[in-house]
Amino acid sequence: MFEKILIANRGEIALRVQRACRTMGIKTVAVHSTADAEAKYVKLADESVCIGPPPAAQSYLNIPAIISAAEVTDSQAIHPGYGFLSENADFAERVEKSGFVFIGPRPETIRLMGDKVSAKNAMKKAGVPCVPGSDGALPEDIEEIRKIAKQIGYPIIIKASGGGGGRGMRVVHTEAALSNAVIMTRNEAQAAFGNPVVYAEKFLENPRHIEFQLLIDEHGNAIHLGERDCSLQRRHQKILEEAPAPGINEKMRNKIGERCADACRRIKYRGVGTFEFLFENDEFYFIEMNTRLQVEHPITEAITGIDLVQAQIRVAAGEVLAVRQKDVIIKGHAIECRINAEDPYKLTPSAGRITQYHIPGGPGVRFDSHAYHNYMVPPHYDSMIGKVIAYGDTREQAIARMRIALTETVIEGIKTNIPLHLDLLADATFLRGGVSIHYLEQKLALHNKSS
Ligand code: MV4
Repeated sequence: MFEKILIANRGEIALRVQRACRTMGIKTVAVHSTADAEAKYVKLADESVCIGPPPAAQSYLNIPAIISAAEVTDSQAIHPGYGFLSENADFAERVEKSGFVFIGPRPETIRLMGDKVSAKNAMKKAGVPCVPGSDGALPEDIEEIRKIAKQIGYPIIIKASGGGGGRGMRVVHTEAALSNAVIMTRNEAQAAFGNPVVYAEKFLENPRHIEFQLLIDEHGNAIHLGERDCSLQRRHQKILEEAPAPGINEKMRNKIGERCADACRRIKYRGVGTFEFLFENDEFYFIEMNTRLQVEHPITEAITGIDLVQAQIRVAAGEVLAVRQKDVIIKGHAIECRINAEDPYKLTPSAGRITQYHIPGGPGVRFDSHAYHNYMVPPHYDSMIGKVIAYGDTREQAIARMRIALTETVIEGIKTNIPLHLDLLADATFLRGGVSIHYLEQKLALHNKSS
């Protein structure tokens, strides 16, 4: 096992990874920008290195500074967390070429999945159900594209191969709008990702977003840990997630989960990974794969009892998975509410000092946050300051516990989205379960109109 790990991230996930290391007897190195010098995870780490000024481009995205920090501290491995460099294949490669272990998939895998056309091709070949669409990249010739679009049937969606996570896409409703949409998406894709390749899919009007968690070692063992419903989002920012997804039975779960596990074995995946699906009319359609640990990983930990960060570290150290698929038991229900420093309805960021701070507790409640009384939320980064995870035997119990936990929580001095969460947890449509990806935006539009 590693003796020392450098954590190339900030905020709650830096603390989360540190806790896993401490549990395993591994020393930790925190890297931080000058804006985070007073952060809790910096103080709690065994060592810390300042890697640059507040802008992420000069600190948390500064590859040479991070590699140097690993060198001067004699770290053996680097955990990238989520966001920042976590899905940067060049970073993973530089880490390995410098003699450190990257706690994540192989650089080639990150590259393969970062290219959405090659990712979809790989999954199609492995028997993972995909959204019907063009067979790979769209050709140059507009007549050819028209034929393909007609075959798929309008509405279609044009997506950039270099995009993902909602960047670089355009919905097309009619043949008249097709040529322009393809040109515009290509141009934007070239400018944003340096890659003009686009592909087309049938546009699903009202799907849910359901994702599967996978865990794979370097010895060909791949298991799935069930799914999460992440449909409650706004502008591709998730705010509340739950596991398991309402209405998904064990047969469906195992069928899709096994296909994902098979695909991982085929591409020799390593570590944790997430298969994103759209779910409509009782069918799953693969859209993208994420090659990192995700923000919402704790709800999967709650329903499986598996510590995903410890598992990542063990797999990266070359260990064989301790758990077989037959040992994975999905039990109970978990919900995560992301706590953001923002106006609850306008969703504008609200940085500043936290003047009162009381965190929730009680049975089945987990609170992951790097914040504390008098903590200054810096304006330079993501507005998420913590996550409340509530677990219960049933969905109803998890919701009840979440409501109590959020009612107990006191965070003053900045605005948070806790009022929005409490509103959602009392919303009849949410309580029924299975809302679509558009539900939150519709609800917010209604709220902002009437107030
Ligand atoms: C789609 C879609 C409808 N049909 N693909 C947005 C993020 C990226 N991961 C894929 N996205 C979508 N792809 C087809 N064929 C609708 C979305 C989408 C979406 C997906 C998941 C979660 C939130 C979303 C919000 C808007 C659009």
